[in-house]
Amino acid sequence: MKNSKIIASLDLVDSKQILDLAEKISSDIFAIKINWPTIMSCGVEIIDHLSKYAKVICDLKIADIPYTNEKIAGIASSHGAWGMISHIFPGEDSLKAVIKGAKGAKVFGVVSMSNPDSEKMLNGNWQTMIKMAKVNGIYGIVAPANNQDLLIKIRKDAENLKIISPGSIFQGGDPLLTLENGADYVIIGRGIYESKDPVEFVNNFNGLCKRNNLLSS
Ligand code: 3DU
Repeated sequence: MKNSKIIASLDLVDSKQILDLAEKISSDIFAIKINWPTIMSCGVEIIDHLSKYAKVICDLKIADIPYTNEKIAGIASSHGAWGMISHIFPGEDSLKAVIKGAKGAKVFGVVSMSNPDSEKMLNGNWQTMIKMAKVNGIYGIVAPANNQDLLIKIRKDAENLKIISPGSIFQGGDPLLTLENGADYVIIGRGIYESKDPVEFVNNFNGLCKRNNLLSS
């Protein structure tokens, strides 16, 4: 897609189930995100298969030495990933290696997380990490939908960086408020694939975004 603010996090572990769901919702979402449980269960080829339906963002949270990071990013890119998520905290050499390995695929850097204890560890360093994201020209960053105060501060500082936000619904965040507070896209996982009707869910949310002038009609 398209004209939607939804990145569907399809954290399923059965290839058929995930491809069936991708086929049903792909025309009504912006992108699909997959995470380690899916890649480890379905194999890396799931990126190629899902790419036929939508842009695929691999949530790899890459956080290793530069040599390894470049390899990980390169494999995701060679299988058709449109984007990938990397940690920034390991340092600039590691981030640069992800960018190199991504070969043009979009890189999103984690500057904060949605789990409560990340407040004690990672989240205090968001300003330094945003600075590094900007200096290295990555496409976007990840900021939490269940911590609106932090999201608002991050939006002010992030300038042109795209913000993608996990942490809605099952983790307590309000996806509409998250967009109103400046996220470019909301990442929604269980809220979609555990709903009774995922197609209805994404259509309803797209409609809500339109009514709130968050999407052009
Ligand atoms: O809670 P949900 O089911 O909507 O899934 C959220 C997804 O986003 C899931 O893949 C999770 O690993 C990822 N994620 C976060 O939830 C929070 C973060 O800070 C980063 C990634």
